[in-house]
Amino acid sequence: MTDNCNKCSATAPINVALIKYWGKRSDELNLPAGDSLSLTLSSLRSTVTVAFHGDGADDLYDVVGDPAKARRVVSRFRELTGIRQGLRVKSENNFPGGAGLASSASSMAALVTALAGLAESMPSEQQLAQLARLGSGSAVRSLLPGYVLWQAGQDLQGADCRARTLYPPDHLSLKVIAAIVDEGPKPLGSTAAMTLCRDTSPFYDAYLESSKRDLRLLRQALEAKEFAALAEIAEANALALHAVSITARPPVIYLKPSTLRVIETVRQLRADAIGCFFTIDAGPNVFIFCLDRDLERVKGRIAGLAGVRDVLVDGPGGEAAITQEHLF
Ligand code: 2P0
Repeated sequence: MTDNCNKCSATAPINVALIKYWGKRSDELNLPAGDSLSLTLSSLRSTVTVAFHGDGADDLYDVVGDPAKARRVVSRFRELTGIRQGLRVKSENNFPGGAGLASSASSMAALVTALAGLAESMPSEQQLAQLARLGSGSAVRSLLPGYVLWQAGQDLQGADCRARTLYPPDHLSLKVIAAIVDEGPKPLGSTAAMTLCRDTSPFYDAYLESSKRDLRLLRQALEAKEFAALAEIAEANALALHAVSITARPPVIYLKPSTLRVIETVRQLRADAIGCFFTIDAGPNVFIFCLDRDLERVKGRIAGLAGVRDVLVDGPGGEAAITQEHLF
């Protein structure tokens, strides 16, 4: 934080969950129903710039997607800091707008990091995480580097809902490929879909229960660097999220025929001793984790599949950071 800073830019990468956050124990405080574990990436990023523009002026939002999440964060930031000046908030992503990759986690992590740069005194890490969580739950994971565990906790106010890095980015030598099969909007956003699943899917409780076991086994596999076990558990957990979504009423079906082609190909490659596995968020696109040594083979096979529009390659990476501060 710098004295007299009136404009601040910050950047944060996207993160990809291996054990998914899918359901809330509090909608109001945005507290997750279960623990999740993710990998923060390196190059696929959001950048947010915040700037003061006059006492009492209305806030102006020029952001990717719906500004509601950013408004919620800014409103809480004002309560915490007492800042009254109007703010301009601008966000952008360095991946194609229509790539179909969710950017609310990276943009909310970048937003709170930039806002911290404007505050008179730096909010604590825990305050920043709480602020980010209000905008997007999974944003707390994009504030931290490497393999991040986000614990749901039990406190009604979320005092024990915390994230921490378990392993640094270089814990495993791997890359992450985003296979883009559909660039259009999702049938239903994550926030609404989580509520619908909790309220209507007969398999929601089973998902939360099996996720606890998945997390325990995945942490063991990660600790032991057992790639094959990691692959089995991460794929099963992602498919369980989709099983719950498909069985909501009305159903939420994110998977497309081309998603299934990518899944099938990844499983074939693994059967041929190529180190790779898939995971899928609330959308049709597929993230493929693969060993460094197998990157070109996996990328080549996936890029050649019918319906795959683009393949973006990234790797494990670091946390949100301020990139520029402008002074009076
Ligand atoms: C995850 N997702 O763990 C899961 C997997 C989507 C599928 O975290 O309601 O945008 O704003 O807290 O953070 C996306 O959820 O939802 C998400 P809100 P968010 O990555």
